[in-house]
Amino acid sequence: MNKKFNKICWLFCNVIDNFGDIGVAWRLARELRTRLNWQIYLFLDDWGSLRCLAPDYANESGIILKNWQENEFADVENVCAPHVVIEMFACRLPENVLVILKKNQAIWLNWEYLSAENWAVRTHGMQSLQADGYAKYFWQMGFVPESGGLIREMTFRQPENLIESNALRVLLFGYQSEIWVETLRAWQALGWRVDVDCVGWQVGQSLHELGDLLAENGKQYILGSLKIRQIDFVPQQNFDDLLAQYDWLFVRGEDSFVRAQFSGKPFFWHIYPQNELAHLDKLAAFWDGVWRDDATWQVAHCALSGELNGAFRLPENERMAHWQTLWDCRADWASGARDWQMFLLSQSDAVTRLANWCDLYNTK
Ligand code: TRH
Repeated sequence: MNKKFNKICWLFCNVIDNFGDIGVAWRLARELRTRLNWQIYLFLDDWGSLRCLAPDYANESGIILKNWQENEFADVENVCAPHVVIEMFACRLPENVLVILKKNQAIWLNWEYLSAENWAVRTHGMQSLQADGYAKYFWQMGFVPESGGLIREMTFRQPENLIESNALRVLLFGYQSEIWVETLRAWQALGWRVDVDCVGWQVGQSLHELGDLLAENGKQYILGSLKIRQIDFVPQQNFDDLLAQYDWLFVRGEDSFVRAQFSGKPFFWHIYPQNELAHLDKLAAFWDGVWRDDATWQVAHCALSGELNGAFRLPENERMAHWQTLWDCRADWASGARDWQMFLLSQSDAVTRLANWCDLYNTK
């Protein structure tokens, strides 16, 4: 092995869609590299998605990109043998990788999707024995000390909010949905002054329905008291800085959802939709852990979050009443978000937990 590195790690990422798969894999790769001094071979099937997140990915020392196709082939030419093999989100490894993994007695992890559900915490670190007796382990990221934790860089600092504004500043990063139009209409009807920035194409596309109602004014659109802009996607390294510039956040998927929590800002989670509304259990498990009272603003948040995520449709007057409640109680909402941030920041992060776990594994 190259003595410069403490371990060799092969990390496999299959990009299903959007940016979440590579978003988590890239964050993890960088942190394993810089914190633990592991050499990373990142096997990736869609380098274009990585280019959006990290335009200068080729300059990242200690992370080498390789081609692969899930379950079919992986380019293992000129690659050092692994101590650790991580499959992101249960992707299936090709046969040539499995042979090398077992020959080298590598630690084999399935790094699972993030969930606050009890089963996820229970199965963290559990092994799944393969037909030949080789053990693969589940790494379940999570929000409590018993879980696999969240990926938080050693260098993480909460960025400053540099923008002063009399308007409420809101960032919308979500999936396509009719609810965006309804939400903006509610804010307009309530007469709020809001600067709304949309990032990613999905929300912008959903707002096309507003058509003629939107008056164009330079690069922004006006809807009553709202100013709406489409803003550019920033590199992942600047994403925390972006979040810091807003009062309220709408985030989605997995990685932006975690960063919103670290930002300490009030937020809504537009969860990745699953068949048969399976995502609603995951959504409820998360918010049940965060909002433990039944304060009116928590009830309002819960109702609006349910509607955003397709659980039901609210009558217009109820929707408006919930937004009004959140507005009236925005200081409580903000303080609840900061408490949750502190709860998370007081815990060790996923990479620290992984390093300890690997040490224990090696002494077995
Ligand atoms: O993009 P996402 O919706 O990703 C996903 C995928 O759909 C995936 O298949 C699914 O399994 C998963 O969600 C749950 O959302 P996410 O996870 O928030 O990823 C977005 C990434 O993009 C995240 O790393 C933050 C980053 N980002 C930037 O770097 N710059 C930006 O300007 C923005 C808006 C996001």
